[in-house]
Amino acid sequence: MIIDNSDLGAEGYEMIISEDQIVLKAPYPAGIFYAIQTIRQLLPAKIELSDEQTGPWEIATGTIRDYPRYSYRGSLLDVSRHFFGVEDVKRYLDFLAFYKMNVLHLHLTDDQGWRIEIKSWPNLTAYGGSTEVGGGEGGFYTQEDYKEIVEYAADRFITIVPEIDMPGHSHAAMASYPELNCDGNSPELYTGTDYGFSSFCTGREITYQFIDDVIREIAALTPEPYIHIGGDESHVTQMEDYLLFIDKVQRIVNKYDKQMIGWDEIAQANLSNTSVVQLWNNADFAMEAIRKGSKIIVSPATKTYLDMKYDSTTRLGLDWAGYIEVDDGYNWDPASFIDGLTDDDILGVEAPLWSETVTNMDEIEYMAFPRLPGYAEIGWTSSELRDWNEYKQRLGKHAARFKAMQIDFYRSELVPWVDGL
Ligand code: TNX
Repeated sequence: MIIDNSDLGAEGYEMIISEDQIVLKAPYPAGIFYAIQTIRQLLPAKIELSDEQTGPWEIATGTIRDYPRYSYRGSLLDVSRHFFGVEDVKRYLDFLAFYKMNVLHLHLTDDQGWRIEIKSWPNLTAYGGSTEVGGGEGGFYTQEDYKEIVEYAADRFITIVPEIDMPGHSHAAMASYPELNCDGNSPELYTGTDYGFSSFCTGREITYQFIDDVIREIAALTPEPYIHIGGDESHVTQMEDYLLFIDKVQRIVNKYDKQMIGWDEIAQANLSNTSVVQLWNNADFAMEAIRKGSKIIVSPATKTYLDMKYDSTTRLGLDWAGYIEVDDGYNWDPASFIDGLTDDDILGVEAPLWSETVTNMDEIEYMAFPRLPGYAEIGWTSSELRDWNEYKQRLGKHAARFKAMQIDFYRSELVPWVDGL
């Protein structure tokens, strides 16, 4: 049943389990959806198998009142460095939903590929989407594909946050349209893994016409409030040009009734207080953003990057932010990550999966699992209720679920895995 006078917030629920029935109550539909995810986790792991299973199954009686700490609980999938098709994205969305996460941030453009159809600039995908890291064939989402992803996500109470990275990380667009380059010449496509070498021509009027068209089309595909404009690692953009550029792009995003999100470097610019800053690398920028009235998404590379190796033996991934074992990923708190930060400043938590080294769904799963449920719990549960020694016991029991769901995962030696269905 749906109830309205309650302190459960937009996503909370109450579940009363008695001898012969379960009653679910929530002020809003999302709460009912999360209650059902909880029931899935209370039932035996074999319910996740793809063929029909027979009961009866028992659940302990009792009452659960449950609601999230943060309203933004996300993961990022980098579909630019390597492209992942609609079916892979849907599978990833299923994982997020199972753990009550509610944002999928899609990193749609970067130096190596432009992955979202823009009807007014068709060469972005026709040419700019035609390869990826290592020289594979790449790919892109048509607007119809993208709508399908947005709908599939919405059915699971997940918001898609689209990212168009600029002014840096923009080589694929510049290779597709000569007029986006200061010298009027397009470079070749790029399939390596360097960064920090590209920048839109911030002084040209056409650059802003282009961005206006892109943001207009993306906004029309985006029912939710946020558009992410990147803004990271623009190492070849002069600082004064960068600041003006972010200011202009913010106006364009706001003009289409959207709120801007950007990586922490954008805190140096003139931010509107509706803009959100994503902390990934620089705590000073995060604090500057808070002084300017912005909220923060907490995604420190050293704690939340799903593309970091677990340890020196991990065959995939990078290690520039260090190794992130399963306990390292869990054992920290967003609000005490930086001195002076409080929960009021924090919109939520996001765990990014960059794909320089990740090429297919099995590899996505191996890097995301078993760390992803830990980030879900950091986003949902207050820090006083979290303890690694207790968490690892609960996580261990998810081995059976991972197997039933055919999720390829890293069997960390720190976790007491229990496999039986
Ligand atoms: C840094 S996070 C980046 C990404 C890379 C990632 C690899 C951020 C804003 N920039 O472009 O893919 O590191 O770990």
